[in-house]
Amino acid sequence: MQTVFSSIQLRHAPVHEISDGQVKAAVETPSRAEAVLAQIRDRRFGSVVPPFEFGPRALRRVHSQSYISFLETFWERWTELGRDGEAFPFVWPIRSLRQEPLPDHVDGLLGRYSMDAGTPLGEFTFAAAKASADTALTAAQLVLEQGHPAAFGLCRPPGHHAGVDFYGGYCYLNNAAIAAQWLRDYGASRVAILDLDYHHGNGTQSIFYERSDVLFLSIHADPRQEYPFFLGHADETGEQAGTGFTRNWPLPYGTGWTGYEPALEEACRWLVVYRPDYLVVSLGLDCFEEDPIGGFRLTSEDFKRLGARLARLNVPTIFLMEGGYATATLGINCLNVLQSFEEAR
Ligand code: OKP
Ligand code: ZN
Repeated sequence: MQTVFSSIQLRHAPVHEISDGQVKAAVETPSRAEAVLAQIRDRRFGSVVPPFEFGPRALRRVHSQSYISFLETFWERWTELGRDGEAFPFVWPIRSLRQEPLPDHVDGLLGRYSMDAGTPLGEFTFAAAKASADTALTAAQLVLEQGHPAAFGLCRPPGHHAGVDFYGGYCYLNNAAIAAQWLRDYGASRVAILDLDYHHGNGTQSIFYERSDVLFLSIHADPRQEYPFFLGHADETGEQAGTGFTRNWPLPYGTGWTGYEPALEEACRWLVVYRPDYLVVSLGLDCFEEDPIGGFRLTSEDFKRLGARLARLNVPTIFLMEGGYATATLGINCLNVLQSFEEAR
């Protein structure tokens, strides 16, 4: 299987994040991608190719123009105030406040276009997020246009928390949604997204919530106990034309393979019934037992079981990396999924 990756993605190098009431060292770091690359090389898994540069249209199919422009022009607005470090929002237009007019001040815009205070925006964030989206699109292209049975987009920064017009959860552009929409635009009738990250993919779900042409399935920590807290419950099953085309399996803190596998089996049954032309896997690896921010207990061996199970679906598959923060083991777990997938095909 080929891996797509661009070194531009490494230029987004957050220093801090805000969590647990503290300013802490960022966990979503360039070393995550380097750990996966090292493992690809050690195992001689396959070639690593750079992404093609896609034009603005592919992003615009998912994100609003005003949001994209904000990300693109952010650093200029930030530095013209004499600020030079990474930015965090601190005020949001919640329920009783007004959504319009948009503020002129960058501090107001940060709140308007974000969902949390824990996600830094820096000088190279947009460039890296764009390269990450190009990586996802190129992986989709390998499968759609070049007939590869599978491809791996080593996306970073991740994407699944980003919505039409907001960033958050270390995500800025929704790589999986952009790839799925591109597949729809260039040939696929039905695309399924299986989100296996420990955290619910609220951005992806919200983007496709009213559509039947993109099935969204997610297995994740129960939002009653875990970030992103405000989406991902079992009763969210889609609306309008999308009714029945979203499914969530919220699982309790401490879930191991015995609790995880039945949910995965159910998700696989939905995939068989839906018969997607392509499967996009939002491959978070933070369900790992040693993940510093995740509370599940999957082992490195379980990730092999996961990959082998997905292979049995026999659907052209685009793997896109999302979270996973146990950097020392991240490459092993990621390659356990990908290699077992390939061996079981
Ligand atoms: C991004 B992805 C830890 C707070 C962490 C943000 C989590 C973002 C996860 N005390 N908050 O889905 O892996
Ligand atoms: Zn996650």
